[in-house]
Order: sequence, then C-alpha cells, then structure tokens
Amino acid sequence: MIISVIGLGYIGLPTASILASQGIDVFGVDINEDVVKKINNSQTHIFEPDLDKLVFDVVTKKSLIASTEYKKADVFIITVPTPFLEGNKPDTSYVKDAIDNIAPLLEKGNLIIIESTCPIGTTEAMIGRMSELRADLIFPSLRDEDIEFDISIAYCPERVLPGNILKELVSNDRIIGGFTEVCSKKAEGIYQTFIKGSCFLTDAKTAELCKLAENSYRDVNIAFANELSIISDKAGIDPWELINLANKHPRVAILQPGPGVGGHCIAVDPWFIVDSYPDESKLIKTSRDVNNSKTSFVLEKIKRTVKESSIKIKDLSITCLGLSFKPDIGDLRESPAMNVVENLQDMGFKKIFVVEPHIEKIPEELNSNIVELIDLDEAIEASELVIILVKHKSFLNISLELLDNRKVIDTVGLIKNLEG
Ligand code: SAJ
Repeated sequence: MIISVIGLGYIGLPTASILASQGIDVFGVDINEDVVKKINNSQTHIFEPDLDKLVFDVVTKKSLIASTEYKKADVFIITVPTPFLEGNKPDTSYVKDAIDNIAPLLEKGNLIIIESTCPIGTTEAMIGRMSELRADLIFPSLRDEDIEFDISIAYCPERVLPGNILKELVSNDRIIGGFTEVCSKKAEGIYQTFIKGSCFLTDAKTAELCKLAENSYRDVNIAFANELSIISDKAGIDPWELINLANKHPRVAILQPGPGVGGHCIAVDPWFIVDSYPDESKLIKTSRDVNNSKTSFVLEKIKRTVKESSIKIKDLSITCLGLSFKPDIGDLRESPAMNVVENLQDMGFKKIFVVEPHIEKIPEELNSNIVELIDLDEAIEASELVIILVKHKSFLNISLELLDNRKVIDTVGLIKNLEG
C-alpha cells in the first residue's frame, strides 16, 4: 500500500512520518521546494519534540519520500493549510488545489481523506469537483447510498496539540467522517494502523463541524477567562487568585487569561462557523472579538504605564518575555506576544529586548534596529519595564530579586508561580 500525504507541515509531516514508521510506503507532497529538499535530506523544517529523529529514521530507510510532484497512491491524506482571508473568510484553495491534482491520478478503490480544518460542506463540494474532473469514475452519493462507488472519501480532522504532536497523533481518539458508512470503514482501517485511541464513526458534515466546535469551545472558554481578567483589572482584583478560587467549585473549570489567543487553530477556526452561519453564531463571534481585544487591552496598559513613568519613553528600555503563541514552543503563528512587540516598535522606546528561548533569531517582521533577542538576565537588568507575555517553563526560574525596582506587567500569571 502506498499512502500519499499532501502538505508536509505541522500535521502532514508528523502523520507521514508515523505512517512510514509502521512500514507503510509514504509519498509526501509539498508545493515548497525547500521543504521537500530538507525532508529528503532527513531534516525537518518545523520544530516539534522528537520529530527530527523520526524524520531522520524514516527518510534514511526510504519509507518516506517527499516531492513537489503528485503521484498515484492507494490512499491520499490531505493535510494542507486552510488559512483565512480578509474579512475572516476561510480560504479552502489549497484543499481544492490538492483535489484537482489528485483527480487525474485516481484509480478504482482509492481512498481520499481530508484532515485540513474545513467549513461545513467542504467534503461534499470536493466530491462535486472530482465528479466533474473524472466523469469516468463513480463517486459516493448521499442521494443513493447503496450505489457501488469507485472512490471513497472521508473527513477525519486532526486534534493534536502543538508541542505534543507525536504522542497525541497516536493516543488521541479520532472522529471518522466518511461520506458514507463504507467510506468511514475504509478510513477507520487506515487510522487503526497507527492510533491507540478509539475511532468514532460519523458522517462528513458532523465531523467537519465537530472539529470547528472543539476549537470554538476552547476559544469561548478562554474569552470568558480574558473577560474576567479585564473586569478584575478594573476592580483591582488578582484574576489568577479569583479563577483559582472559583475553580474550587466542583462544577467550575475556568481557563487561564493571557495576552490574547494565538496559533493557527483556535484563533482561526471559529471564523469558519461565523462565516457560514453569521446570525446563529453570536457567542462564537463575540468570543473571537473578546480574545482579540485582550491584546489591545495589554497594549493600552503598557501605554498607560509608560505615561505614568518619570522617565521619557526615548530613554526607556523594555523587556518582553516570550514571543511564541503559547508556552514551550517556538511557533509564532498568530502570536499575540508577537503582535504586542510589533506594536511596541512604533512607540519610540530606546530599546526593546525580547527573550524567547525557542527561536534563534529575530523574525523578519520585527525591526532588528529596535528589537534585540537576548538572554533573560541581561535583558531584565537593562530594562525599566518588563512585560511577561508567555509562561515558558524556563521563565519559572526567574529570581524575584531580578525584577525588583522594575515595573512588571504580567499577562500570564507568572509572578504568582515565582512567589510560589
Ligand atoms: N490559551 C489561553 N488560555 C488557556 C489556554 C490557552 O490563553 O487557558 C491560549 C494559548 O496561549 C494560545 C491559544 O490559547 O495562544 C491556543 O493554545 P491551545 O494550547 O489552547 O491550543 P492549540 O492552538 O495549540 O491547539 C488547539 C487544540 N484544540 C483544543 O484544545 C480544542 C488542539 O487539540 C487542536 O488539534 C489544534 O488546536 C488544532 O490543530 O486545531
């Protein structure tokens, strides 16, 4: 059996590597030549714990081969990104491109699995697209479920947590949304080759909304925590103590406030529901707005603190602890910390020091004349103002004395841990 994984990013590369480690021949496809070259040189282009070793093993054994060209396979797994466009509209063009490239290669008995996060109805739309491109093949149909079809298709969303992808790919339960029951059974067979969790079979539409619902659930709950933190700030209450106490109730489990919600999933996926059902998704939309406004709240707080300082801004140096979108990874996608630093660049600080142990150089979006990536102690010693933006484990060793005589804005409740 040959499995082709289309899109070798955060989900595709770990999935392709795990499948290849099971002795399956995996053919990976990516439009980015540099990514393909790197993988074929047994290297990874993303940081994820233990992935480099796994990629090295499977590429050296030739179980995983990457290419920019598509080729025939028994199973095609689509793991391309679905970003959002201006106006928070989902962009499914990469999924469509993958389908258009797979269509000419399809043979009777093939299975297509879409894992990319998609708006409701995408799987059905992709069947329509393929039916036009390959009128010689029979595709599954909801109008006639008993029809014998040539190509199976299922929507099976990924649910792994960045930073723990290799473990969760194997241990998590999977939702298998076959377009028909036969499609579900075929797709289940593929996941059973490498997962230890259970497979739950449903239809494609339910699986599509299930993925969006999971991430929207988390977004709504984080929005509640962020809203409470803003209320607490106004009322002069410590939000972390408040949430800790409220969570002593047996049926309350409030999440943690932060500088906003980042990453390429929770900050994006809820819009896929809002775009399709704007009138019915008021809570989901408001939560997105609350989480986005939390970043503006943090910026306003920094501005207020600077105004109140006796030192002029041109003589002030500021340290930002953390740049990634969440703790203990170097992923900067949709990072609220990055957003804060980008905005600080225009405020006229003498220097902005960034401490981010998970990256090697300042990202291109930041102005390296103003922003400097340096070690923690050096940064804090040279600054009057410290903004804590990410609760990296390595920051849990900061000595409180180092922060003495410095104005600290803690957006993630790190100080509480230091006081321990
Ligand atoms: N965050 C908070 N407070 C919290 C928890 C998280 O502010 O209490 C913030 C984080 O700092 C980060 C953002 O939310 O900026 C998202 O982080 P996350 O750890 O909640 O989630 P992701 O984006 O890394 O991964 C999510 C996961 N979804 C759910 O937990 C429902 C993961 O299982 C999905 O596979 C992934 O999205 C995805 O690919 O969709």
